[in-house]
Amino acid sequence: NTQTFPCYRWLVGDIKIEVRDGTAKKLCDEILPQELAHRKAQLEERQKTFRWQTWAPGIPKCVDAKSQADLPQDVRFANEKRCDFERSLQYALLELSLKKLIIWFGRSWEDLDDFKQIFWKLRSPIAEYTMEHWKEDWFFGYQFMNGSNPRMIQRCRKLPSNFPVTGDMVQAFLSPNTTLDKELKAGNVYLVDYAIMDGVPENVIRGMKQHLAAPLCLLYEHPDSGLIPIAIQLEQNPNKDTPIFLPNDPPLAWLLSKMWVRHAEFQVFQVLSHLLRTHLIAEVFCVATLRHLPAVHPIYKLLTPHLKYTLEINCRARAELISQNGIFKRVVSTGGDGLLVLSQREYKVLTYRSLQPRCDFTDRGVTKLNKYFYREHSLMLWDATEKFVSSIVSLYYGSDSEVVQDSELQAWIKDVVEEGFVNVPHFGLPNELKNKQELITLLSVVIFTSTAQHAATNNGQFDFCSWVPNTPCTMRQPPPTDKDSVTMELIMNTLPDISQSCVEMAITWHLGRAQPDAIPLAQYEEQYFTEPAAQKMISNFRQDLKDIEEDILKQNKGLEPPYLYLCPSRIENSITI
Ligand code: OYP
Repeated sequence: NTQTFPCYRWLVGDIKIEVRDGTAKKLCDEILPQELAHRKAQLEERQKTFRWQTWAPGIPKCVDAKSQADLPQDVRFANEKRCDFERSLQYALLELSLKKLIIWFGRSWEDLDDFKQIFWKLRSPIAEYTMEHWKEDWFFGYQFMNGSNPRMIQRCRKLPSNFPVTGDMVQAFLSPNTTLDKELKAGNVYLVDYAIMDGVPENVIRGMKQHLAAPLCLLYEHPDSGLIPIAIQLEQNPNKDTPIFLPNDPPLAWLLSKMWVRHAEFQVFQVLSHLLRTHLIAEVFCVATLRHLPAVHPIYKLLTPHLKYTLEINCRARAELISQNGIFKRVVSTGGDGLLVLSQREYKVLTYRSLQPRCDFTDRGVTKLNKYFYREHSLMLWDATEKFVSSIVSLYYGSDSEVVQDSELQAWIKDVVEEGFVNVPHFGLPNELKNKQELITLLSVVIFTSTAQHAATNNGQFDFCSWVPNTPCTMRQPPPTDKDSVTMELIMNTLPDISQSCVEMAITWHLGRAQPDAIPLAQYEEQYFTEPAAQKMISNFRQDLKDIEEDILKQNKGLEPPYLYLCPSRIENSITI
């Protein structure tokens, strides 16, 4: 009788079957002693199976597994997913005849157009658009809003003291009859500051030192041309060898300075925005949920579909992507110690607040920025998610005190904060939940991060990074120190070599392409909730997402390039890649 023993795991031979049928129940809803015993036994077993591990100090803890092979079968990829994952990268590397090129270690391309040699079979309309437009200043500005790392740009009311741009330098790029001072006051000036990159250790690849810079880039929202860069400095501490690059400099000097900004962008994007701020954060909730919430618990039922496959993809990333001789070590300038130092720095300043889109936009001062589609779509998705979460929470928690008294839920949040997010002094998430609203916000953060935020960062990576000069994964020469010595030869010797370019293209395709077996946001495949009231809330959520989809498609009519990463139908229900 599944009403009596809802959602428990049964042992049939040595196959565990999870019975998903039945009403969700909090601990206080259980009356039968055998139900209580079952609940307790299930959690004891889960806590033995899913343990915390410090993979490296100073970043969130993760699941204790050497590789995905150590994970229990029920959180592993299904066969089809595994075959597809393992085949797709090989396809990218071999079928594309990259094979002939990929062994050209250390060999530079001769001309920017040569990158087209690896750009003929793996294609997407926006990747081609990027190839056509990457040199244009408006497109460079556009990517800070609607590229794959849309969270770096902030309003600038006062120039940072280490970035001595003068009004004279940039006067020519402002609209007539205004000054830099006036525009700073009016709120039309923006800054992208990669200070976090300053002094990060550089990778050494096949005996060759790679190079990093920590640029600052000033942007102006021009009434006609939109957001455009007006000044770039490649280091944090200015001296005579750190010129401020300007749009009217010799064209190759300006182009190379923008490439340096985009190279810093690659690192911050992949290591911080993508890996740390989506994958590793979702994993903390994944482990805590498995350890503390029995399958019958309403919050387990709510979160589980949004945490599917996250443990396995992260294990794979730790084993093959960011490990001592993983892909980062082989082709990315922050490979080796760099990516860890970078993540540790970000983790020190990471806040729970910054994971809530409305707060994030307010804090960065970007609520007025025009054509910031990422912001507009994120807010619509946040609101729909929060409305759904709020309805589910209210269905199971009649009052704030029911939240306070749910000892399983309180053990869950304590584990999240004291184990998962240990040693992150400014994070700002308390280790207990005091009322329904705190629970609603937190669950919305978990779902938003694992769905919309991951889609916004992951899904555009092929579009913006496969044309390697637009977002180089490494730089093989130091930043230029004077504007007049920048030649095409220097640029080609600086950009990734032929082999590194092939890998960048292959991996970004592998991760960024539409996943064949994707489950879209809110299309719950397994029916965790069986109550009609909860079913209705799910169907309301789907309707809200349908409306958002329509809005987004309407807004995109005639838009070039389109911004479709946050179309609900293209957002996966969990981090699976
Ligand atoms: C795991 O078969 C993942 O070797 C990708 O990463 C690739 C592998 C393993 C290797 C597969 C193999 C999944 C999930 C993630 C993440 C965040 C960071 C992504 C960084 C991508 C960087 C691309 C580097 C290109 C030069």
